[in-house]
Amino acid sequence: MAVANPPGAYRGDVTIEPGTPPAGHDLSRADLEGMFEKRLAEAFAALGTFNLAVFGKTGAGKSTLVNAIFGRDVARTGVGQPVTKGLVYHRHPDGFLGLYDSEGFETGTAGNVILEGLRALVADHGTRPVDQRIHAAWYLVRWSDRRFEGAQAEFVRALRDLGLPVIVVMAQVPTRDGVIHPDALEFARYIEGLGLPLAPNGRVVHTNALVDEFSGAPVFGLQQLLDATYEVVPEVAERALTAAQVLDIGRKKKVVAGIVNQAVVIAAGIGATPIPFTDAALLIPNQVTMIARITAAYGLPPSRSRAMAAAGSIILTGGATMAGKYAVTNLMKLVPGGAIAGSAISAAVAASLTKAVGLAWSRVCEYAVSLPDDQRDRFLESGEVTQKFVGFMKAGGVASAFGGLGRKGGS
Ligand SMILES: Nc1nc2c(ncn2[C@@H]2O[C@H](COP(=O)(O)OP(=O)(O)OP(=O)(O)O)[C@@H](O)[C@H]2O)c(=O)[nH]1
Ligand SMILES: [Mg+2]
Repeated sequence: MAVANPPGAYRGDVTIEPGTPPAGHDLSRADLEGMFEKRLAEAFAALGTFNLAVFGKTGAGKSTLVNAIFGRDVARTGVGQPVTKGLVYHRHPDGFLGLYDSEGFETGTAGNVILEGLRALVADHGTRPVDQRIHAAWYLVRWSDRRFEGAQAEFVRALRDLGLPVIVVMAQVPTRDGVIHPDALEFARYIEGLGLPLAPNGRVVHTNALVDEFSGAPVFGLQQLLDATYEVVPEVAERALTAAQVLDIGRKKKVVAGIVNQAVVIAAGIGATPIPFTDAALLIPNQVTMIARITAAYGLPPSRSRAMAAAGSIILTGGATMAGKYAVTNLMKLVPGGAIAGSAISAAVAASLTKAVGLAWSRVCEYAVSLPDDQRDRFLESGEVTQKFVGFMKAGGVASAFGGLGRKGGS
């Protein structure tokens, strides 16, 4: 393919990212911040919403369980909207989690009222965009009730008839040395024997969402409940679920690895024609998109996206006030052994740099999600984001990505 491209133009079938500066031009910090904000908004919007309905008698532990898996009291922090009698829809302010909470729900008449409301709610399910549907239902039974009434069984059946996958959860179950209380097991076996349509595999899921201070019974079963939920969730809501839950960081990391790899492939394509340093800004839009998508995948709050856009811009400009062309050389200097020899950025260098940026930003996000809400918000709005990012770049773990590249300095 000996087609003569103008300097800085792409070759091959590489997608030209919108916002890519013309050859020989830099991006100003303001351009970059604007680009970040736009891409962050797009990335958050692309997540969609995971909608969960939670049922069970008052005191069964619905709110506690939701808290344990989503790390926040959605019912308290979310904007509540009465959907129907006994059923409140809470949309978490972050957007990617919606919760139908049946507060103070009892079976019998009240249950029928809720079902009527639900029926109306899901009647047009098929015609609604899939991200506006209810994607899963948890039906909680407190183990110590030791009683599962006919009306409860009917309710579970009715939910299934409405097309909702219902996971029956045995809640507040005590264990000792990893052994589930025999009465809870027996109770679960009884329910499993009723021939109800229990998602995903006909089994009841045992959980305990809080340590029992008196007996010392530990938290358990949350991962199993989350896994069961993943099994029933339609693909379209999976990303939102992954962003919203705070229990399984591994799932977030897996999605992020995919995002980074995709960006690396694009970067290699951009660098397939070695990029003169004056055109280094060509690499930036792809990296901005990558950073935005990583941020959303971790489920960091969109309300902080302005602060994150500022941090991202500082990072990609290498701390300089502007000039994409300095960014790459500055960024490369952060990476052990990463200073570039020669006069142009090759495909391998473009790929490695993008990978290093992606991995370092992922570690910043991982750190942020590990913090309690208020500390996390403070962190995201502080200069510490940039410091941490630079620290992670320097610490490498990504240095191996530079092995065998045209560069000067030790390896
Ligand atoms: N040990 C232990 N206690 C729990 C667990 N879940 C809930 N509790 C306790 O049980 C009580 C009721 O829990 P909630 O989560 O408020 O119950 P709920 O189902 O949301 O109740 P309503 O909102 O009234 O419908 C609280 O005092 C919790 O601390 C659990 O898994 N283990
Ligand atoms: Mg509650």
